[in-house]
Amino acid sequence: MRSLILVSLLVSAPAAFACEGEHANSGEGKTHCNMPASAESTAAVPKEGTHTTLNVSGMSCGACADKVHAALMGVDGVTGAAVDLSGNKVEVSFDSKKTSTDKLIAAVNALGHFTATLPAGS
Ligand SMILES: [Cu+2]
Repeated sequence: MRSLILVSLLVSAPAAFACEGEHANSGEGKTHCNMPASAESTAAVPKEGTHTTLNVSGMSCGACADKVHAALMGVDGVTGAAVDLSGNKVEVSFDSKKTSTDKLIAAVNALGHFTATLPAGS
C-alpha cells in the first residue's frame, strides 16, 4: 500500500523534480517545493563500513534531499546515504579505501545549491 502511494506521487508530480534547490534562498513570490523525500533517500544506511554524518545546508524539500542522496550514492565507494531533511544532516556509510569525507563533501558542494561540512569536533 505504501509503495502504491509512493508510485502515484512520483507519477503525478514530475514537475517537483525540476527543483534544483534554487528556491532555498528565494524571497517572496516563489512557492516552496513541498515534495517529500523518497523512501530511498531516507532509508537507513548499512551498518558495515565507515560512517560519517555531514551537515548539509540548503536542503529545503524532499527533492533537494533526493538530489543530495543521488550525488552521494554516485561517489565510488559510498554504500549508503540517509538524509535527515529537518535536521540538515546526511548519514553516509562508505568504504574508506575507495573514498573519503573530502570527496563526499565535494560531491554535495558540486551540486551548487547545497553546502556540506563535517560536524564540529570531527
Ligand atoms: Cu528543494
